[in-house]
Amino acid sequence: MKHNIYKSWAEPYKMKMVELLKMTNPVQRKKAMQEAGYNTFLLKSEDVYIDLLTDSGTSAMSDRQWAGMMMGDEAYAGSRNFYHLEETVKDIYGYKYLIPTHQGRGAENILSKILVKKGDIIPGNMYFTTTRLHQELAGGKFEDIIIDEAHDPDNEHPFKGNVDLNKLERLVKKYGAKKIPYISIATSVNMAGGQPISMKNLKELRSYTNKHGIRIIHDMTRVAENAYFIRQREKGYERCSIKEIVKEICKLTDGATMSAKKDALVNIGGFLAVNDREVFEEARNLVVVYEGLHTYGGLAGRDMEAMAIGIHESVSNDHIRARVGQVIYLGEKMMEFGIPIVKPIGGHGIFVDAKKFLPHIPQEEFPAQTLAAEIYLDSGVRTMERGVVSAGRKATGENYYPKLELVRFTIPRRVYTQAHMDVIAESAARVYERHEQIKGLKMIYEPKYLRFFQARFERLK
Ligand code: PM9
Repeated sequence: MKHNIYKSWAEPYKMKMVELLKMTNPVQRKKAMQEAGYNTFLLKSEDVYIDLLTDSGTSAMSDRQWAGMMMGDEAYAGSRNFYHLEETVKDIYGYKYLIPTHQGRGAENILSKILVKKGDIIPGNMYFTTTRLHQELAGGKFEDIIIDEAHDPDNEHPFKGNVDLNKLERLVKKYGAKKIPYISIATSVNMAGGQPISMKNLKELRSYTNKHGIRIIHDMTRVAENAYFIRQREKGYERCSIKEIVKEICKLTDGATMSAKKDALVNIGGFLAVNDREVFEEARNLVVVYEGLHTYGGLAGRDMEAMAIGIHESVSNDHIRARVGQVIYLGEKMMEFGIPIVKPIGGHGIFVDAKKFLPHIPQEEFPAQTLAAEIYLDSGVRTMERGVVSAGRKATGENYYPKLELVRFTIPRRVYTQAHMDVIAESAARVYERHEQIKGLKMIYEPKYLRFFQARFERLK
């Protein structure tokens, strides 16, 4: 391939305000990690130097979004910011009806309560923690129908978020289409490493589900990043704008849950959006039970205004190129150091393969949890486990043992600089140099739901 020397990207913004960071020393970090039970979720953020725990709610808002915050209409009912958000969702995503929620899982809860009945099967392109839990709490069972390549960190398939239609066909034959209330389709599949689904695959899925009368519900948390990869990799989309691609993706689905804390560049917020009037009526009824009135859904007026503006910014070609460009910069740097990462590089972070990084630690001793703790101890960089701890337990009580045992270095949007990326890669390289001396962990406290948030561990001797 011809090497492109003009591939540099730069942020389409400049800084107007900065947040000072606290630098820590090894003694402070050791104490903080022990107090946190070797769980990066339990660290105090003031003990963190570079925070790559998540890209959720951690974006820097623009001056326009902050100006929008000042235009918050904090009326209990009928806030003008709700109508702005509703108009934006229709305009950018094309869904007909909007129910705002406090964040993504609020929408997942309402949707699962409406569509999922006991004994139902929900096929999807890899599980997500909160999404699957709400499906299960409503009595359903999630079935993974992502292509096999997605479970292999080294496979360079350009669309590892794709659905294997044969896997879906087998489920339809086994259970019948009536038992499948919807297919749960994520764009930029988080647990696979931020991997995109192709438009071609989505179209094939649409025509299959049309034949069987099955809905597609879209987890659109990172839809713009998925659109970027379609533009880069899928024939026929090179000249389309991100905005056009996003609209086309949404058009192929019947409704969506959104954690606006990611793509939409806000610190809090989410929504459920549907095209079906009956589902909307039910959701509008349920939202008042769990979130708040249907014109605010647990959000302040100012939050809805910031979200409406953030959605417009999120589909700008320049924004998304710099956002993904920064992630790719970090990934390439890590690969130069020989660090095993999930390939191709995804949209929202670098996923380090902990099984390869710490091959002497069995999955029962939590290699990814261990590695996340070690990275923090080295440099104060906070990352997140995405492996056996996140996967949790089946209804039978057995542990899920996912093939992917990963540490996610998640990049907040518009927050860190290229120099921060260098520091992060160097820290991972330093830990890699001494990987053989690292010992695994034992879980000493396990919460019932979403254990990765609050579990505690001890270092094995
Ligand atoms: N994702 C993340 O760090 C935040 C919490 S970790 C469980 O990746 C998808 C694809 C997500 C997601 C949250 C949610 C839930 C739904 N779908 O956190 O409730 O990545 O806004 O969204 C997190 P909320």
